[in-house]
Amino acid sequence: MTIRNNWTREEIAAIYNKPVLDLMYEAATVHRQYHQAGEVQVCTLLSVKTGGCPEDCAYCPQAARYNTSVQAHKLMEVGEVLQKAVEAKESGSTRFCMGAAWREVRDNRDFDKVIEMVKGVNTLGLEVCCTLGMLTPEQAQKLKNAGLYAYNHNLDTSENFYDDIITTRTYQDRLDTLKHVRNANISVCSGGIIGMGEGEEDRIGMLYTLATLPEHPESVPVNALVPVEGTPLEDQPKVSVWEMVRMIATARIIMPHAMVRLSAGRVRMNLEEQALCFMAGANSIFAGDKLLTTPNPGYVKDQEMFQTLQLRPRQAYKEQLV
Ligand code: SAM
Ligand code: DTB
Ligand code: SF4
Repeated sequence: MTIRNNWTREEIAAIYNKPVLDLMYEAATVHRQYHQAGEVQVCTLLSVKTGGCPEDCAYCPQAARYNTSVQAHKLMEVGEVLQKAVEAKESGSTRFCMGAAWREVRDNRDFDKVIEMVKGVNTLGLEVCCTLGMLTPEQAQKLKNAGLYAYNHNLDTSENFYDDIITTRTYQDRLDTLKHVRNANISVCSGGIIGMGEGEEDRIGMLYTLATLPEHPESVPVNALVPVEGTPLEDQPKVSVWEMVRMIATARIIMPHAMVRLSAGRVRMNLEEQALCFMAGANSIFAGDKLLTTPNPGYVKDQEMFQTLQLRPRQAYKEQLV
C-alpha cells in the first residue's frame, strides 16, 4: 500500500463506518505491515506550567475562566523537571512530553527555561516532546536547535465543530503552527478528542484534515474526553469503546506510519477495552498516575496489563518496519 495524502472524506467515512470487526481486522493487518505488533511505546507527560490559561477550550481544566479544582502553578524549575525525566526513564518511558498551559510561546525568560529543559531531557536519551501552544517559525527553530524531537499540537476536532469548542483561536492558527513545526524538521504530533458532543462527520473531518496534510503527522493521539467539573463539558457522556476503536483503526489505516496513541481516557477503560484499541492499531500509551492534571492508570496497573497482554515496551527513536 502506498502512503496517500489525497484521501477523500467519502473514502475515510467508508472506512470509519465498516462493520467494526472488519474494520479492526483491516487495521490490525496494516498495523502488522508497518509496525512490530505487540510493541507499545510508553510515554510520560509532565505539566511544567499548570493552569491560568487565557484560552477557552471547553474541555480544559486549565483554562483560567473555568472554576475547576486545578491549582495554577508557575513554570517549574529546570532541575525539578529533569529529576522527573530521570524517574520517567527509570520506570521505562522512552518519550517525555512537557506541557504548558499557554496560548502561545513568548520570547521571554520562561521560554529560555523551557529550552534548557529540552536540552537536558534530550541528553538523557529520551525522545523529548513539548506542547506549549502556538509557535512562530523562529521559536520552532530554537526548539529544534535545543534538541526537541517532537511537538504536540492537536487539531482537537473538525474545522466545522471547532468554534463550538474554542473561540479564542482559529483552526488556521493551529494549522499554521503545525506548518512551522514541520518546516523546522521537528516530528509532528497532532490528534484530537472524542466525546465532546461532536458528530461522526466531525471525527471523520478531523481525520481527513490530518491525513491530507502535505506529510502525515508521525504521531496521532486519540483522546477520550476526561470530563472535568467546572468545565463546559463536565456532563458529557462517556464514549463507548467502539467509538475509540473506530477512530484508532481509521487513523491506523489512512496514516499507516503514524504512532497512534491511546491517550486520555484510559482510567475509564478496562483491560479488555484497551486490548481492543491495541488490536485496532494503537501502539502507545501515557504512563504514570497523572496525565497533565487528570488521573491516569498508575505504573503497577499498566505493568500488569503489559504482562497479561504480553506487550513489549518500544524503544526510543525506532525506525519503522517499511
Ligand atoms: N496549551 C497547549 C495547547 O492547547 O496546545 C498545550 C497543552 S493542552 C492541555 C494539550 C491537549 O490536551 C489539548 O490539545 C487537548 O487535546 C488535550 N486535553 C486537554 N484537556 C483534556 C480533557 N479534559 N480530556 C481529553 N483531552 C484533553
Ligand atoms: C494529548 O493529545 N493528550 C495529552 C498530550 N497530548 C499532551 C494530554 C491529555 C490531557 C488530559 C487532561 C489533563 O490531564 O489535564
Ligand atoms: Fe489552554 Fe491548552 Fe487548555 Fe486550551 S487546551 S485552555 S490552550 S492549556
